[in-house]
Amino acid sequence: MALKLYYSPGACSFAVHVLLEEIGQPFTQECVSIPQGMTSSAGFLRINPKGRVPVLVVGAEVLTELPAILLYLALRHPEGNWLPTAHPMALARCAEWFNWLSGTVHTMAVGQVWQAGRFIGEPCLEAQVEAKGRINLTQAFERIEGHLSREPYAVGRQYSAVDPYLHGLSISSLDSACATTGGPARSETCART
Ligand SMILES: N[C@@H](CCC(=O)N[C@@H](CS)C(=O)NCC(=O)O)C(=O)O
Repeated sequence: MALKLYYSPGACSFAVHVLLEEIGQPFTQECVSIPQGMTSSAGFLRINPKGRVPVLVVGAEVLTELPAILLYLALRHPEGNWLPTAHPMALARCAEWFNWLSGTVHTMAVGQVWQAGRFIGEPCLEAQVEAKGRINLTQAFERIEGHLSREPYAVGRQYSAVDPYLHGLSISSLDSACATTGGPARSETCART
């Protein structure tokens, strides 16, 4: 089935690129540049009314939300062992990472830094939200760095669909948002993915 990825350079959609390249299945792609405001264009909102990348079109299905896309690709290609489906605890750990990365790190901390206006109605208070976001993001990256200094991958000793998400967060422009980025353990993981 034909696959098409909507992405923005330097955004979290890079994680889908990584997994698609590892899978090795051909796909088409279309750039929806966030800096150029293309995620808010009428054309893109018809595809994803939430106005976010990544979007993966699979035949007639339009799939949004990064964890859902990584999950779909990993399940569709079991030959790559990108999800530990035979091990309930390890699989639950993947869900644990997906929830935390998507909800706490990406939506909350990253959102506070880059889109403070989404969190507060008073423009004069946005700088405070952004400052708190930088603290939240720094703490999150420290947590990730600490984990990866003890373990080779996000979940146990096996590369999984969670690792491209970590890679995407690490290489993206989000890194410039906080002080403790690109630590040795995360850099090592990026080099492996
Ligand atoms: N919950 C969504 C969030 C995706 C998201 O926030 N994507 C950002 C890029 S990293 C985006 O498209 N931002 C566009 C905008 O804020 O206008 C997911 O997990 O896919």
